[in-house]
Amino acid sequence: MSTMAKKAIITAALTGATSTKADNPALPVTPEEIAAAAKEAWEAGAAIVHIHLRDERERPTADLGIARRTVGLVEESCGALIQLSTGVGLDVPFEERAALVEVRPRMATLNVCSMTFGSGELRNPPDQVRRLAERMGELGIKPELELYDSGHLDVALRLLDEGLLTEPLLLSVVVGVPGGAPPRPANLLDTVARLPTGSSWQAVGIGPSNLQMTAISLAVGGDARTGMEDTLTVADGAPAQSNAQLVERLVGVARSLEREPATPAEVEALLGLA
Ligand code: KMH
Ligand code: ZN
Repeated sequence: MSTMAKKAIITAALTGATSTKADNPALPVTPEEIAAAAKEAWEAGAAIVHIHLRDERERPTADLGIARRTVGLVEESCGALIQLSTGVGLDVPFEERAALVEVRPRMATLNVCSMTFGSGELRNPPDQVRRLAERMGELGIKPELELYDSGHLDVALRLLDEGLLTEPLLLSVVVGVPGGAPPRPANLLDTVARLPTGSSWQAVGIGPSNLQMTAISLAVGGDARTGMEDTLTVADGAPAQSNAQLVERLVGVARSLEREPATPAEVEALLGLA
């Protein structure tokens, strides 16, 4: 397959919105811990770090002061490209989440649909999603579209038709969120088969399927994300010791498939980042 030699874009999702140190004490939550975890993940081969912010009580936050401090420390600590989550956390209002793009990260997530998300709700009202997509375009921030089920792609494609997104699209095909598509290869591959030609996409496997779903993605020419946002355990069910451990494991899979991890500079070129 000609795609096999393509470099693999590895993303480390360091913290996420739902877990706490009570679930795994290695979870980075302070700006300093997040910056240290970013550096280790970058050294292990991640070109992108996907970042959620926490307040002093570990709660997800869209506080702009915490965002600026965290982004600044990550920039100082390593060369990874920063992707700020505008998903933030289920209890944070959309307007606060959207304001995070004013910190001007290189990339930010764009959640295009509302849905049941585990025991809570992820709320993304269509008009607010449109305004956020437009603002990202004005600021030159590359949106990464988060698709949790097959119909979410059609909503993303409508935004493209409306001129609110530009190609090539950058997408996460997420499987394993309770309320979204279950982690079955068919669910991943069905959405991937419908992506516009030239799109950049990665699999995000939530929970115990993390390794298998990301390995499938790398095997068929996609990119892959791992990290403590997506799984708190390694394959044998033991607690992950760090984000870097999960990145090392994924880089090992990529190299076995003859896909060398892309550097941040290569990702800038591949994605045409401003
Ligand atoms: N939490 C993941 C399932 C975001 O941060 O905006 C998806 C995600 C989205 O990472
Ligand atoms: Zn996230």
